[in-house]
Amino acid sequence: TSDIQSAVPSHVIEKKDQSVTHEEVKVRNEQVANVPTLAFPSISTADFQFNHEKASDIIVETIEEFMDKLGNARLVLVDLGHGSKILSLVKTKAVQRNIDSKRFFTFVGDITRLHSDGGLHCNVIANAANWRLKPGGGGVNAAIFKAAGPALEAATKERAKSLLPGNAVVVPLPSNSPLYNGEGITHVIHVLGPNMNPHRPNYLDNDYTKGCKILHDTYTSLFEGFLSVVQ
Ligand code: AR6
Repeated sequence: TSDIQSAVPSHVIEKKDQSVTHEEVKVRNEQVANVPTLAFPSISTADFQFNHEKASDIIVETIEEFMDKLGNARLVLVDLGHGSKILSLVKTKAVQRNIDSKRFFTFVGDITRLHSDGGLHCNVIANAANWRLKPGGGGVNAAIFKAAGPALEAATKERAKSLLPGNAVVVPLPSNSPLYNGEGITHVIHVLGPNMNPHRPNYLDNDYTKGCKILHDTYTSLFEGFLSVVQ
């Protein structure tokens, strides 16, 4: 709602002589709500234990590479708390590199409740998935599968059975999913990032040459998947 309020100031509605009809106001509101927006968590930096400094460099670099292709679409990096280290690192680096803050910004909130709790409209969200594309396991994966209900699990199975590190799979969310109805999310993009946690599959044993390349591939696949949905 904050987007809508700032886009249509109240004086626009009140000025009768400027002949802005209520219908036009409605259309403008819908235009703001329809700005294609991808909300994504920081991939691999929690359960998968990827270095935050390196991850923040890769996030900002990859966003920079996509800026020219975005059109009016927006990218939003999300994390749960105001103390998020990765959010503050990325924020600082995005400013240093003069990244357009209308097209990329950070946001604090639960990725499954961005519209209802935070007033942020997002039509696509990314999931830091596991290689089996299964619900549970904690983190953002557990939260997204729980909020989306069984419809997401079924729709995911139709698209892919598993995922290799660095890859993404775009899943259209069925309209009976609570995430579709309640939050306005039409697609979930599952991505699998590089893993630096010895207790998880595809452990990279601190090989950051490989890890950085895979993380870059992961964000590239994610942003390409998003563009394929909105273009
Ligand atoms: N909303 C927004 N951000 C969140 C939420 C949420 N509800 N929950 C967590 N985050 P992680 P990974 C942030 O561990 O490191 C899973 O179990 C979190 O603070 O979810 O890629 C999968 O099944 C962090 O910044 O993903 C995989 O096995 C970011 O999301 C494995 O963990 C990613 O944290 C993937 O590990």
